[in-house]
Amino acid sequence: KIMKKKFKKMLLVECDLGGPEAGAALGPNALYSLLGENAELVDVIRCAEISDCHNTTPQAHNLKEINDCLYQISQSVSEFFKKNQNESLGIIAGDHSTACGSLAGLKTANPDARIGVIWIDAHADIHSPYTTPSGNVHGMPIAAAVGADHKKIAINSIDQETHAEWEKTKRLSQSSFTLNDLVYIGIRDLEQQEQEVLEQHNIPHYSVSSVSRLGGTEVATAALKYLEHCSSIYVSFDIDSLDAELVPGTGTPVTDGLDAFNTMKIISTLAASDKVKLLEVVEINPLLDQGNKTTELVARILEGVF
Ligand code: HAR
Ligand code: MN
Ligand code: MN
Ligand code: MN
Repeated sequence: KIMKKKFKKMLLVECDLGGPEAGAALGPNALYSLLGENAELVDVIRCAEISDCHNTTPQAHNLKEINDCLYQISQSVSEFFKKNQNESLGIIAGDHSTACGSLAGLKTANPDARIGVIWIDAHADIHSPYTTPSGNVHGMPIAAAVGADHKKIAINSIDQETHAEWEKTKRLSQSSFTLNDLVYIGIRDLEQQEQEVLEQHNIPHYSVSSVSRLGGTEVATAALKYLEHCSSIYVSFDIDSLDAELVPGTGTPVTDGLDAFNTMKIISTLAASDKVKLLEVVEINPLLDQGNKTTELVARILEGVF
């Protein structure tokens, strides 16, 4: 029997300004080209190139250009959902910095929606310019999306331009959801400041070992249940959630990660929920890959849904 794929319409976001090196901007096209003719392209958003950025924001590298990209993503996503009320959208993006733009678009199209977020990642991505150890904006999309600064636990002092651009990031991000409606799966490489935020807000987390023990289907079902009171759900799939050995083609691989089978079960169980409107896949970097190993594995994991 032929199963209809849930995410037939795709948005590509070609950005690598939020990560430690170039190349993630090539991920969307690499994955899209493996999906076959079923996947219909809605829009392609191209971020500036690293070589064109002046990077005047040391605690949040390239944030000015990332903000330009966030604006375009938000517009494109909200337009999609206004036009296609009951449909879902697949996004293949570059580095994870742009995820707050996707969430903002979903929120703009449905201002009354209570949005739940399922974040599958090795990282918590909840830093702000005040707490980041690296200045890489792909470690900050959740803080941007909820409008958090974490000033009380700051380790950095912020210069004026970074401050101005971060204020703009938070404005563009619309406070699209709250930390009460966030679930993590697979996180295992966090800074102390992130740990504190997670503890303070009691954010639930399914570890890699709990996924192996319970199975992907169970974990995804529990995550959906936790977000029961939400009216729509956004899923962010950072491929570095997978074990480092499986995904050489990513900027920040981390050992002891998810296996492919359980990840496929997680994704397909989430996709089967009517509430899941947006599934975003990020952090494939073809320049770092061994052949096409990473992209091919991700395509296989997504086979039933993309
Ligand atoms: N927490 C570290 C930092 O902020 C590493 C973040 C890496 N993030 C991603 N996305 N690859 O999940 O610098
Ligand atoms: Mn991430
Ligand atoms: Mn990550
Ligand atoms: Mn301020």
